[in-house]
Amino acid sequence: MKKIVFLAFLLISASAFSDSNLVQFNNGWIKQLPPVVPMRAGYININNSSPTVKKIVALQSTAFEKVEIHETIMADGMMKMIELDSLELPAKSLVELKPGGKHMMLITPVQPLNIGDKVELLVTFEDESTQSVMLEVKK
Ligand SMILES: [Cu+2]
Repeated sequence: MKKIVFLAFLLISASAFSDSNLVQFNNGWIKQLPPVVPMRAGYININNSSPTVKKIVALQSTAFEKVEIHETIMADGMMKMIELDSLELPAKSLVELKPGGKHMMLITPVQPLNIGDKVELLVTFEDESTQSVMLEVKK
């Protein structure tokens, strides 16, 4: 009986591990702006190669006081940004956070950032698993 329980545990932990590796983050970067500007946009390509929908529910970085998920929309002929509660990653698809669309909003840098600096981003998924991602500060 003990053996069966142990095996079941192994199976669960193995699947949890491989699952998180099925979401890849590529080419993450933050647009450099003068230090007086309190917000910066960040972009990244997220590839969910797993067969299930994933949902990002939180973003955090030690380099910024707050990180939000935004979407740029047109409302009454004006460009506007709205904050999203979460970011859904459909199964087997690529979600691009890019200028003019969905993006990260990195609010209030803790210290001045330079071009080429690497900033760590902690991504939290709906199942409470987390993934650490690097973002590079670029022009
Ligand atoms: Cu924004």
